[in-house]
Amino acid sequence: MAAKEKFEKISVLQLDAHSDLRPEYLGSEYNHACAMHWASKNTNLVQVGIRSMDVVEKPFVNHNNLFLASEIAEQDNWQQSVIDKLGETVYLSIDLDYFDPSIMPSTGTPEPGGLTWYPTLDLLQKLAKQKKIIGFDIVELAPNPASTASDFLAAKLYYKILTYIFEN
Ligand SMILES: [Mn+2]
Repeated sequence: MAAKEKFEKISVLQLDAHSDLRPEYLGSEYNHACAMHWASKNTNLVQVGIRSMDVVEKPFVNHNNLFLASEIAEQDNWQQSVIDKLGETVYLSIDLDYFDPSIMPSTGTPEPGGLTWYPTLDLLQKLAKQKKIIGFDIVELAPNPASTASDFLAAKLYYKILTYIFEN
């Protein structure tokens, strides 16, 4: 909301296993299941990696801007198709359950069939080159002391995104 107030015309790029488009959940519109509902109505929302959705979310889906994991996971060159859906000014939101649980198991609601590391870095690097990223978030890390690989993935992802933004 703050980004939209400041820049007016923004696109939101959401990397997530879940569409998070419910208008409310468990009595709250601020539930994590509703995170993208406002963005779907007030911004150009592009969703990537989605593989879990409730039927109540269906009316809010923009099928032109939806990149299902099942469609892109085995495909080449999907990254540019995603970027082509975005305007010039982009807010980036990454739910770590977007990644496949084989490389990112430490999250609250893991879903099989996610994306891997290098194709995602390719997307993010191309994004930073071609668009203006005005902010980003990385959410849903649930650290597991018995296995720290996911924590390192999240930290490295921050580092990579900052590098891609500032190398331009
Ligand atoms: Mn999610």
